[in-house]
Amino acid sequence: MKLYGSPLSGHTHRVQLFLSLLKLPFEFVTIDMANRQNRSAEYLEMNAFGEVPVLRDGDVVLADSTAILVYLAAKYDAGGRWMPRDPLAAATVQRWLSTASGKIAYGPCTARLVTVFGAPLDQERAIGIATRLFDVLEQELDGRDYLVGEGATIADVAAFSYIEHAPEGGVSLKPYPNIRAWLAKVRALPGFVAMPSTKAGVAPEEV
Ligand SMILES: N[C@@H](CCC(=O)N[C@@H](CS)C(=O)NCC(=O)O)C(=O)O
Repeated sequence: MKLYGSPLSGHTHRVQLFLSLLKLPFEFVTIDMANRQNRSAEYLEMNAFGEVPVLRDGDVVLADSTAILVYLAAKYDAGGRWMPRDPLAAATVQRWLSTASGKIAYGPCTARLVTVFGAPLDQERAIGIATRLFDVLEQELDGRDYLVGEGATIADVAAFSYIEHAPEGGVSLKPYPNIRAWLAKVRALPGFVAMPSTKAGVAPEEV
């Protein structure tokens, strides 16, 4: 398998993390975003949206991080641990995948795009979205180890990267003990791999 992505992209990291948790061997192919390699004709053939990540698995070429998590769980997680089939649990996993592609992307991910990559986006608005999201998540994690059911699922994998790195976008995790405890549980999963930290945007008390 080949994972095309960027080491500082949380969308890429969630796939890298899941491949590692599943103990699946893969080659990481770095796409040079700064030089717009993701807009090259060759790359656009794999993903017409010009975004990372893309997974190549034999003849399968698949874009979109949460779609890739679903694919990997359906194909390689024989026990169904990471993507439960129970109707309510499956729907709740989907709720968090949608949140990963919505509020997480427009909140903590966008705030970090401004501080880490200098993107000309509205950081204040992104911090507002992140704060409302984290207020809800903090309550939902009260008394729970993971987002859905008793064990880790692809919901946790999809949500983890940008929430862990939210301080880089100027969103403190200090007010959220349940979220911090949940992040620690994901970090303790066998096979966990970290996304590299940058100090951009991180308040001194958060370092
Ligand atoms: N929905 C996509 C979003 C991926 C995404 O936004 N990737 C960013 C990097 S983190 C990207 O490639 N941006 C480049 C661009 O839009 O030109 C996914 O989940 O994979």
